[in-house]
Amino acid sequence: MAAKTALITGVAGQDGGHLAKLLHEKGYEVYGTLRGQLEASHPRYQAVKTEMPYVNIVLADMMDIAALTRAMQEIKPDEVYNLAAISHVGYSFRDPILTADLTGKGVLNVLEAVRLAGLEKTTRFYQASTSEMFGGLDYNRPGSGYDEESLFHPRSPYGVAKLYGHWITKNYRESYGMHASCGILFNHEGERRGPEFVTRKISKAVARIKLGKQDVLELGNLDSKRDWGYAGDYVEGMWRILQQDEPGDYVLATGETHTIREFVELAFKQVGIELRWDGTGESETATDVASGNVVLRINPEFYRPAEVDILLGDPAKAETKLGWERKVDFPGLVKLMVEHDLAEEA
Ligand code: F7E
Repeated sequence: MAAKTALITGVAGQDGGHLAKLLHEKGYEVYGTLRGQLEASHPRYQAVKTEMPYVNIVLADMMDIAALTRAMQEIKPDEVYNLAAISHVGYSFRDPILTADLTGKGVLNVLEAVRLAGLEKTTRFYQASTSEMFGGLDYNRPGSGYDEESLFHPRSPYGVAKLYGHWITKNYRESYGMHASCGILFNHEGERRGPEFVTRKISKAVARIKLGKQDVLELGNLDSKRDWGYAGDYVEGMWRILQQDEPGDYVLATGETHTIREFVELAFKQVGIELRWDGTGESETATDVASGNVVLRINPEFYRPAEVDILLGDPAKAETKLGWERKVDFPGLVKLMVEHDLAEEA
């Protein structure tokens, strides 16, 4: 049987990299999109070429439906994984319109490209939906964890745009009989995470502080709680979702939630630094007990206009129907990230 072909939008992102590797290992012919204006000499293009030589790069902007349609016509992918988006929640408050265009309408552009290429009955489509659609408000069943039936109440332009992407995917499933599915993924992190996200910001800073290359880590809200898993485990779930006979929606999560503060404490502990917390609110600090140096302080610049206080997912459906399970637990994730950054920064 001929190898399956997959097209990943946003292949240069964290999940794109993990997924491209997984599909390559499974024998797929892998294509990945990069933004239209990224010439072959651009560092981002070069980085993908070097790190993932097995990826066939396609230059197609999420806003350019002609380029997306052309890509579908030429590649005729068996599977499309739509991962491209503005994915930083904090940034989405600064550029809500671009976020709506890319993270929201971009999904429609890819779905339409599949349809315009006449592939809606043959190509399977995965949409990267997110726990940010739930919004973490109290009335929303936080006790048992959010599942596929929970109410949505997004709290950021990012979450609102993702909700559009979620529903338009379901709409194409219902309207055109497309095998179009959504993975509602809770936070998934790792060594490929961008440094603008809190886990990587912490693991990098902890490594740099340990190595004497940085004095202080500045963070925003330490009390929000997240259901953090390892991105490498989650791309396996994406793939399993598209291997089902029927399309559907699945929560991928760990079923555990931890504060930012816990992540910070565990990351410093990993390099042998014990912390003492002093003060409250914007005046809170963390001091290295052994050296007496302040290693963390609050910078309100990193607060968000509206915060998602708690995210906790219930992955029962994915575990039962997909046979999916996460392999890396919370301490394992922190360890993996700090060890990676210690080696990278050394
Ligand atoms: O923030 C708090 C911040 O930016 C986590 C994306 O992949 O997961 C991610 O969204 C928490 C928030 O991720 C800083 O206020 C404190 O409560 O790492 P984050 P996120 O917003 O949860 C979801 C599932 C997605 O879909 C998104 O695409 O950490 N926090 N201090 C901070 N956050 C950042 N970034 N920087 C800080 O200094």
